Amino acid sequence: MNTALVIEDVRLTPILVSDPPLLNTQGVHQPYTPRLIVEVVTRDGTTGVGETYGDGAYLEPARSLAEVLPGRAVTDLNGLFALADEVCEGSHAAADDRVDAGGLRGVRNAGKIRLSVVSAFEVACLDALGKAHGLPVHALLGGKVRDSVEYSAYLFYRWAAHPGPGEADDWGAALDPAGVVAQARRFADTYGFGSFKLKGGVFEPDREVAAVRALAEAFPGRPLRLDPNGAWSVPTSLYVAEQLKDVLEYLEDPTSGTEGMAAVAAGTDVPLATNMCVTTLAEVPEAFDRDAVQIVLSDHHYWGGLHRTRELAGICRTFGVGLSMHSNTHLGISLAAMTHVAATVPDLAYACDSHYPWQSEDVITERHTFTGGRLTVSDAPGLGVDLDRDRLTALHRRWLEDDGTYRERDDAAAMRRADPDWTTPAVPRW
Ligand code: GKR
Ligand code: MG
Repeated sequence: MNTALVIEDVRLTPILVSDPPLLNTQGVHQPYTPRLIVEVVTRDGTTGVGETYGDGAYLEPARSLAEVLPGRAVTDLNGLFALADEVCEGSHAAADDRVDAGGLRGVRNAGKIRLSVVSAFEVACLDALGKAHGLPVHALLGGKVRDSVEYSAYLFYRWAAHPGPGEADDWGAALDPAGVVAQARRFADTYGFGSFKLKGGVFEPDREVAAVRALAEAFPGRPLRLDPNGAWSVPTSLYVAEQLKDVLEYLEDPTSGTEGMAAVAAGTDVPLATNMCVTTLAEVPEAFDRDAVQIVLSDHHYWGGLHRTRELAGICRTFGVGLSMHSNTHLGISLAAMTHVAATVPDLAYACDSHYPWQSEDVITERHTFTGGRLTVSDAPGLGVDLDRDRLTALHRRWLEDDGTYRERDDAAAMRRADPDWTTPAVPRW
């Protein structure tokens, strides 16, 4: 083993990142959201970085894994999974087998949480390995097949500001078709995005249909998507599909569960995409067998990193299912990782999602810039990003000083600050 590539130290830094008041079917984003930054330092002093969810359920297995990693090589990526299974067994997350607290990301079980944790270590190892050899991460994944990756504008219904004191950003509210179109216009003008996804499940379906129709009028011929995170019944999903069939590129998770998705898919020609009903390998066979989804929105956090994302791409290709990428609130490290892996997947036929433009804070020195709706794939060693230590320290201090209010993502709790009677809606909501 090349001893220079042996891990000497692992640093975990939980942080709180500011987040705007973006609405979804469960509630609204809190003013701060937790993320975890992982650094692996090799014997020759090379540091690789990764990023993942930062809620408590992720921190515990991350700490267990960080403890046992020193002494292993950054090249031993397959070994990471076995190690994680071994050391995370019996942790708090192992007992957790239920739908995600936010209800927005599908099943949440110990295995999926563990993979989301491992993903950050895998990315950090790849970053370190790439830096040590002067190779970009995409080269370690087999090489890029494109020089830039297309992203879509991720539109949200939103308030102008979070309830209570605090500063508002300059986006203003978007609560009706005109507000959604204005938001889309700014995304298109600033970043050049050519396709648009609206996070739905917030208002009555007809109101959201009107917003998508307004987008279609404002941006004729552009790919449009609507994602209510499983908030609709099968008949409502079919109704919306019928209303929007001439303008939708795809409908994303209109209803919850494979059975419902299969029923919707059987009743419409509008393709269905998901980041909720196929988020683990165990969910693949039934969903593909029943033709419940036509596009899987992969997320390298869920699937255990960049190599596993490529494995998923191979499975999708085999079954003639499309692949694109899901996004949750994330920073520049994860966006770099997404871009590297997306650059290596030959048949990526859809613009990927990214929340990134909503994040005004970051932990890297140079923020990514979308041009023409695309990100250039970096050829610099590793991920091609550098940690901004001062920012990292400041965001970690915020996490340390938090009294626990924001250390767990809780969109329903955030909504209750505006509407004390709010309870997480049962699905189907409509
Ligand atoms: O951040 O409100 C949100 C999104 O709804 C997110 O949690 C989802 O996981 O963006 C995601 C999606 O496409 O479903
Ligand atoms: Mg989605």
